[in-house]
Amino acid sequence: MNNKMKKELDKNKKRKKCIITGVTGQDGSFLSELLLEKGYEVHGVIRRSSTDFRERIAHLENRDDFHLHYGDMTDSLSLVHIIGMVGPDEIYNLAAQSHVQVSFDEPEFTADVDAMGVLRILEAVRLTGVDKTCRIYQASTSELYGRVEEVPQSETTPFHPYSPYAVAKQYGFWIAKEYREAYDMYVCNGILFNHESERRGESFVTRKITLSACRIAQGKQDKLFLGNLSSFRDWGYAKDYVECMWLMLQQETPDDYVIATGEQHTVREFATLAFHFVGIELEFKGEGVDEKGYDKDTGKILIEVSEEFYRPTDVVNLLGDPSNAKENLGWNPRNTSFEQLVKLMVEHDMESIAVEKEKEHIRTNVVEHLERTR
Ligand code: NAP
Ligand code: F7E
Repeated sequence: MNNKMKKELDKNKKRKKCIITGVTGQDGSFLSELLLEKGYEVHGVIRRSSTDFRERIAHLENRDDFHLHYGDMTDSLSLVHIIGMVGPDEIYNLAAQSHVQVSFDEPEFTADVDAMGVLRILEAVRLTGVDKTCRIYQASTSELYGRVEEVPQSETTPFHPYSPYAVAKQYGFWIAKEYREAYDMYVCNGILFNHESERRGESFVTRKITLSACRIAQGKQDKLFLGNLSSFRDWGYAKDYVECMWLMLQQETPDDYVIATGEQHTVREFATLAFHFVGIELEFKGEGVDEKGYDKDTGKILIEVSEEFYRPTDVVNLLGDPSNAKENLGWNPRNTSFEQLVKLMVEHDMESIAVEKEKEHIRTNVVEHLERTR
């Protein structure tokens, strides 16, 4: 064996292995990039889908340190098989039915994935005998504070979950803590407040707003319909937040951490800033369902409230206290400001909508040409 081969072999022996469930999601894709940069061998769990194109991780799929395995949070055997085969040093459990509004429509599925799924991961780790060596990150959430009992919320604030999603996630939180205490396993709950990005799912309010603002600015949409405009969120940038997931698993002892910016804004403020970045100044008039967002220059109504987007119970006052993460993980909660976050999402969407527009223009020309030459 020559020196080069020996070095390669040593590198592979030392390379840490991790499993990421929810690898195709917003956080899964950013975390994969981060861990690959750090030299990890990354194993992602994917569900079978009728389309094979996984947009957020498509750029990673040809790497030899990035592997994908079919599995599902509702299928214990697949999880046992993957964990047994990989023998991971770290597991990041990000998979979830993560949409709060959808959890009212699919409460049983949400509980199966977001609550029982966590138990399945923990048991699979025990069954495969890696419970003393494998560190586990559980994607917990600020939604546990729900109908908030204090502002701001920290690790000591009592939980008051306020949706089927939050109730399921609360089970996930407690079962993770229970396995840490009962079996001395290294398990951490990251209580993450809302974090957004240019990869955020299109039905979450921030991305829905940035995409619509860009479409309206480019003449592709007339109006945007939203639900509760007065809801407060503590919004951060997803790329900053996945770093905390990794940091939590590098500490001497496992613990639970609040990850937030410590700053809150309403949905109305987010919309005003997003429209500002596309060159439209908004002004809001009216109250409740009658509130409307007007273009200050033209007087045109660009935003209306629709009760369709109201929730049976809504969480309206989230503000996190990230002091503990700041002190003990050495994490900077203000890495990306609120303004920078909205701007980067708008800049991304302006470009993607323009490309959509360009493609449509080419398609129209081709169709017209075919019709003329028929
Ligand atoms: P996301 O974009 O909605 O991604 C969810 C991921 O879970 C996707 O990869 C999805 O796969 C996968 N998944 C769903 N059901 C599954 C199942 N039955 N089996 C296997 N995989 C399944 O969510 P995210 O924003 O990245 O959030 C990551 C995690 O953090 C979630 O657990 C979420 O609840 C939690 N969280 C998010 C925030 C936030 O603000 N983003 C804040 C606090 C906590 P498909 O692509 O196949 O659908
Ligand atoms: O809603 C209000 C809505 O769906 C934010 C998930 O990642 O973060 C996320 O959950 C607020 C709510 O996120 C619309 O009523 C108004 O008050 O963007 P969202 P979420 O519910 O906070 C937590 C931390 C998670 O853990 C979840 O996984 O915005 N809102 N109008 C609207 N919301 C949506 N979706 N659409 C509207 O038209």
